Amino acid sequence: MVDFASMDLGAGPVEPETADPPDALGQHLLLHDAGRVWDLGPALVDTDADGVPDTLTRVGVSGLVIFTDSDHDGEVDKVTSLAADGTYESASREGAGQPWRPTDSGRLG
Ligand SMILES: [Ca+2]
Ligand SMILES: [Ca+2]
Repeated sequence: MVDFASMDLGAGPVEPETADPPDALGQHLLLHDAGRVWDLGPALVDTDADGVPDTLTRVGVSGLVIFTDSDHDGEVDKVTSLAADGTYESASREGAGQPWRPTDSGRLG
C-alpha cells in the first residue's frame, strides 16, 4: 500500500489534537493513517460530476497518487497510485481507521 509518510503531503502530518474540525476546513480532504492526520488541502477535481470536488492528486516518490473522497465526508476513502511505468494500484476503505483494501491494479495503456 502507499507509504503516506514518504510522500510530500504538504503541511502534514499534523497531530490529531491540533487538526482543525472538518467544518473549518471546508472542502479540504483529510487523510487519517497510522494515528496521523494529513490535511491534503481542497479537492480540485469532481470525478463523479455531482458538483462537489472530491479528488486531488499529489506526486509521490514513485509516481502520481490520486486521493478521492467518494462519499464527501471530507475523509479520503480511495487512493490510487500511478507509477511512472504505467502500472497503477487502487485501494479503498469504509472510513477513517478502517483497513485499506486493494480494489484494482494493472497497467494503463
Ligand atoms: Ca463529486
Ligand atoms: Ca470519504
